[in-house]
Amino acid sequence: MFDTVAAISTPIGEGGIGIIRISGDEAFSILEKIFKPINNKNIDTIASHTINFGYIYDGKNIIDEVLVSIMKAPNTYTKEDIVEINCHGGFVITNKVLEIVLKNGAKFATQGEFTKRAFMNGRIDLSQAESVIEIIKGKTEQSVENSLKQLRGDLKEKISILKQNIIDVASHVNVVIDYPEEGIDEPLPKELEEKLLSVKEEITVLINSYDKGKVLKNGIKTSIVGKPNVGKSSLLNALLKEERSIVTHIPGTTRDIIEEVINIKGIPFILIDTAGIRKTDDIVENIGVLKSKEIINKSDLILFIIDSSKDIDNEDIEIYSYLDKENVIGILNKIDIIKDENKIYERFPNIKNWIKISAKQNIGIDEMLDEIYNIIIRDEIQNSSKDIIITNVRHKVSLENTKKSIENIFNTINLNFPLDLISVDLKEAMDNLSEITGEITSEDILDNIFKNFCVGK
Ligand SMILES: Nc1nc2c(ncn2[C@@H]2O[C@H](COP(=O)(O)OP(=O)(O)OP(=O)(O)O)[C@@H](O)[C@H]2O)c(=O)[nH]1
Ligand SMILES: [Mg+2]
Repeated sequence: MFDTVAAISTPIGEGGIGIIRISGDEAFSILEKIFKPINNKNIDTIASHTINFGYIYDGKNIIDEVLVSIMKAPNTYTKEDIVEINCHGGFVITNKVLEIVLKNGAKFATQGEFTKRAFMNGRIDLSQAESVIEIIKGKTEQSVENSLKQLRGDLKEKISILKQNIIDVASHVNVVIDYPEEGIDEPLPKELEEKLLSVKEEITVLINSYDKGKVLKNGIKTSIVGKPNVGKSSLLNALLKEERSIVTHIPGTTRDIIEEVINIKGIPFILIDTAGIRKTDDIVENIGVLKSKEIINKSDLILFIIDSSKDIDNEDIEIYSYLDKENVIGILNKIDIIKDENKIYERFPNIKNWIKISAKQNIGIDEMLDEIYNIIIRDEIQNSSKDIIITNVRHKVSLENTKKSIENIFNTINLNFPLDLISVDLKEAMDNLSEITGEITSEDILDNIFKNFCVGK
C-alpha cells in the first residue's frame, strides 16, 4: 500500500551499534541485494523474527559486518515487512549503510513514519501513537509510566466505553425519530438520561486530570525569589550540588535568569534563580528585576526567601505583595545566624508553609525537598496511579468539545426541542471522541502529530 521506507533509528553520533530500519513490501527484496548471510541462505527461506549474521555489500565491496533482524508482516511494528540492520555505530558506517539501502530502492522515511504506518495500518490508535513520542521524550519515570499505560491502550479502551454509551443513547433516539407513529414522545427515558450524565461526569474527570498530566510531563516551574543577598543563588547551588550560579556578598549579583532542572521523586522541578528584586538605578540590574517579576507570574511554585539573620524590611514586604500567596513556600535562610524567627512569621500572615534552611551550610536542604514534594505533589499525583491521566492538549480539547455536545443535549431536552437536534449533538459527541483515537482525523492533525517525532521511529 505504501512505499518501502528506511531510516537510521539510533541517535546520530558515536555508539556501539547503529540500526537502520526498513519497512514495506520491498524490504526483503532490497535486503537480498545488499546482504549475504554467513550461511548463504536465501532471504525468503529465513524464518521470521530471527537475527542473522552476515555482510552488507555495496556492489562487490563489503561495507560492514552486521546482524540483521528479519520480521515478516503482520506481527511487526508497522504491520509491514521489516528489516533492521545492526551495523557498527558512528556517523560514517550507519550513513553508508542507509545510503546503500536507499540506492537499492527504499525511500527516506519522514519523521515518525514507522509509527504513523502502525496507526494507518490499524495496529494502534492515534492515542497510542502519540504515547510513543511521549515515552521517547519523557524525562521522568512517572511520566514515562503514564505514557506506557496509554501505549497499552488504557485511554483507547476508556474512550471506546464512553462511545458505546453514547451509541446506546443514539440508537434509541434514532428509533424514535424513524418510527414516530409508535407515539413515544418522551425525549429520553430516565435510564438513558442517567447514562449520558455519567458519561459527562467521566469526561469531566478526564479533563481535570490534564493538570496533573501537565505536571508529570512538563514539570513544576519553581522560581526562587527574594530581595538581593538573601541567598537565592546559594540555594540553587545547594539544590544542584554544584556552583552553578555566582554567589557573592554583594547585593545584586545575579542579573540574569538561571534555569536548571532537578528531579524530586520522579517529578521534574524547573528551578529558576532570579535577580533579587529591589529598586535600582543600575540599568542591567533593573532589567533583571523586571524579568524576575515577570517570572513570578508564570511560576507554578515560588520559593520566597528571607534572610533570617536580618530584620524584615520594606523590600521584603514589597516582594511579598507581588506574590500570589496560594503557591508560595516561605524559606527562612541563614538559620546558622538566625535572629528572631517569630517576628518574621507575623509579617507574612498569608504564607502557610515555612521551611528553615542554611543554603551555605547545607542545613535542611533534603528536608526542604521532602516538604516541597509533600506540599505540592502528594494530593495531586499520589492517589491517581490507577487513574487515566491525560497529558495531551489535543485530547483535552476533544473531551471538552464532547462535554459541550452532551450539555447541548440536556439543553435541548429541557427546552423541548425536536429530537433531530439531539441526534445531531449525539453525532457530534461521538465524532469528538473519535478524534482522540483517530477514527476521524484530518491530514493536518496527523502531520502535526508526527512532525514531533524523530526520524526512524
Ligand atoms: N551565613 C550564611 N550566609 C549565607 C547563607 N546563604 C547565603 N549566604 C551568603 O549570603 C550572600 C549572598 O548569597 P547569594 O546566594 O549570592 O544571594 P542572592 O539572593 O542570590 O543575591 P543576589 O543575586 O544579589 O540577589 C553570600 O555571601 C552567601 O555566602 C546561609 O545559609 N548562611
Ligand atoms: Mg543571586
